[in-house]
Amino acid sequence: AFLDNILSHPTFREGKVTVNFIKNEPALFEIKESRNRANKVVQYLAETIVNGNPDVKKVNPDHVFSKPIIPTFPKNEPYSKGTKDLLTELGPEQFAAWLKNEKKVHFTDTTMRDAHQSLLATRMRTTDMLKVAEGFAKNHPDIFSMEVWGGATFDVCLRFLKENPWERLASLRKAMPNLLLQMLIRGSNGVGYTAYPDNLIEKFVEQSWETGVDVFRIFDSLNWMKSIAPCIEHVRNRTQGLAEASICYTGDILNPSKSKYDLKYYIQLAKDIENAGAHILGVKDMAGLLKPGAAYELISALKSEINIPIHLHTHDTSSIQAAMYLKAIEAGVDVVDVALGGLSGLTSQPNFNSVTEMLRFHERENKLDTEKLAEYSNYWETVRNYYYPFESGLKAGTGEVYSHEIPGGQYSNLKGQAIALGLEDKFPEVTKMYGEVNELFGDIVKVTPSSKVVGDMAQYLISNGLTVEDVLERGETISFPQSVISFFRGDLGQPVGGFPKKLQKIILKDEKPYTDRPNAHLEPIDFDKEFKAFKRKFKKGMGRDLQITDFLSYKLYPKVFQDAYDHHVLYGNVLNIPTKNFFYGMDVGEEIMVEIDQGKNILVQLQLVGEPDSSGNVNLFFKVNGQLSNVIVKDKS
Ligand code: 3PY
Ligand code: ZN
Repeated sequence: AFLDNILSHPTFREGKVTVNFIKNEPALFEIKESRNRANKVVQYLAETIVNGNPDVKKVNPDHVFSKPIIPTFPKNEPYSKGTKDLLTELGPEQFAAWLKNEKKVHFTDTTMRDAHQSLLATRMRTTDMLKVAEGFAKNHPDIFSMEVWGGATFDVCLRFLKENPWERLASLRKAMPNLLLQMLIRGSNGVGYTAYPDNLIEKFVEQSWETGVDVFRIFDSLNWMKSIAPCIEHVRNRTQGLAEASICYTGDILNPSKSKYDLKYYIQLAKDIENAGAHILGVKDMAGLLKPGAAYELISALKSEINIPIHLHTHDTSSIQAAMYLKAIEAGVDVVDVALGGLSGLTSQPNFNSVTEMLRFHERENKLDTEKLAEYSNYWETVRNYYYPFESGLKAGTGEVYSHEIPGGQYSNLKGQAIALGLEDKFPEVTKMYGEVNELFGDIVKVTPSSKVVGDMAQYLISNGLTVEDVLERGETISFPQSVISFFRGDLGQPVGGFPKKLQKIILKDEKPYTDRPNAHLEPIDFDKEFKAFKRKFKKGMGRDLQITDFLSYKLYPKVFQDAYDHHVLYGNVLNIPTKNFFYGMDVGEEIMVEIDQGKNILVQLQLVGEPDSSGNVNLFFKVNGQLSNVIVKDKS
C-alpha cells in the first residue's frame, strides 16, 4: 500500500522525484498508517467472527439488540457552570465548606463506574459512555459528581476491553468539563489487589488528577488508618482535587450483640480521617448493610462530631436502600450515590430517577430535570442489553445480605460464577460459608481486596468438602489459598483488633507475620530509569509515544499490560468498534462505521464467510470503504 501511494503520487508520476521526495511527503506515511489501522480493525473483526470474543462465554444467536436512543441536548451551547468550575474557583477547602452549607442534598451518579461494575462485571465500554457524556453534562449541570474511574474499571479496561483506562478518563474529562469527576482508590492498594510502593501510588494519584480526576474516594479494605492517611497526603500534596476518605461500614450499629463495629468505633475513625486532612468524609456501605434507622443515628452523630461534609455510598442488594437514603438525608448527609434507573438497583446503587422523585417537595429537594433523567435511564437500559453475557442472573433483592455481608460487586460475581458452573443450587452454601469464614477470621471489614480473601477461602473450603471446624482442628495439614496466606502475613495491613492468633499460626505455619505497613517492605520505583527501560521494551506497536501513564498501567498490572500491548500490536485500537461487533462479530451483509483515527472513519461490510479448509483456515471477504479485501483466520474450534 505504501508503494501504491508512491506510485500514484503526482510528483512521482510527473517524474520529478528527488532524493528527498519521501522525506518531504509525510502524507505518504499517514496514508500507510491509516491503511495499517484499517487492516488491523478488519483483522480483529474477522477473528471475532470466526472464533468469538474470548471474554464472551455464551452467545445467544437469537438475542435481539435494539438501538439506544441518545437524548437530545443543546449541542452548540456552552456548558453551564458546574461543580468542577466551583472547585477551580474555590480550591478544595473552600469548596468543602460550600458543600457543607448547601441545604439541598447532592447526587453522585455512579452509572459509569460502580453500577456496571456491580451489575455487568465492569464491562461497560468507553464508546457507550461517550455517546451520552457531553449531553448528560449539558443537561444536568447540577450533579455533584460523576463516578467514572477507579475500582475495578482500570483492570477490566485493560484486561478484557483492551482499552487504555487513561484514555477513557481523558475523553470523559473532555466531554464533561463542568462536572467533578470521581474515582475510587483502594488506598495503598491503588486500583489493584495488593500493596504497591508508596511512590507508585503517589505518582498514580498525581497522574489521575492530571488526566481528569477531581474527587478521590479513598478507602482501605480493613479500615486501617495507616493505609488511608498516606493516600490523603498524596491527594493534598500532588493535586488540587478533593480527598474524600471513607469509612467502610460493616455490621449493624443498632445490634447490641454486634459490638465490634459500634457507633463509637465509626465516630473515632471519622475523626481520624478528618484529622488526617480529608476534605470530605465518605461513608462507604459496600454491602448495603446500613439500615434506615442505623443510618439516621450514624449520620446524625457524625454530623455533630465532625466538620467536613459527608458523602454516602451504598448498594441496594437488600432492595430497601432508598429508605435508608431518606433517613440519612433527614439526618443531614450532604451527598448520596445513585445510579441511573437502567443500571440501578440490586447490587448496584439505588435508582437515581426514583430517589429524585422520592424527594420531590421535600425540604432538601434538589430540583433536577426528571424527564431528561428518564431519557438517560432508558438509554442505559437499552445499552445494557448489549452486555447480556455479563449479567449475573440475579433476579431479586435479598434479606440474607445482613448475615453473609457480601459486598454488592462481589455478590453478583459469585452468583454469576455459580450459575455459569451449574452450581446455582450450591449458592446458598457459598454465601453461608462466606459468613462463617468471616467469623473465623475475627469478623473483618470485607471490601476489595479483603472480601476477595474471604470469598477465596469460602470457595476453597466448599470445593474441598471442608468446614471451619476442620480448619481449626487440623488446619496444619491443609495448604490454604495464596491470598489467604498473604492476608494473614499482613500483606493487606492489619484488621481491626488484630488477627486471631491461633488461626494465624495454623495458616502461616512457620512463616512470620508482620504488623507494619506492607508498603514499607517494597522498594520505591526509580521512575527515570525504569520508564526509559519500559519505553525500550514496548518501543513499537502502540502507534504513538508511550506515556508515563502507560508505565503506571504496566507497574500496576505487568502481565495484563503486556497482553493488552500484544493485542494492540495485532489489532490496533479496538476502542471505536461498536459494542455489538466488539463482542459478537458481524453478520453477513452488515455494514458498520469505525473511527480509526480522529475524524477518520472506515466503512466495513462483511460480504462472505467461507467454510474452513482442511487445515481450518477460513476465508472472509469484506468491503472496506468500497474496496474488496479478504482476510484468512484460523478456526480454533
Ligand atoms: C472496589 O474496590 O472496586 C469497590 O467497588 C469496593 O466496593
Ligand atoms: Zn460500591
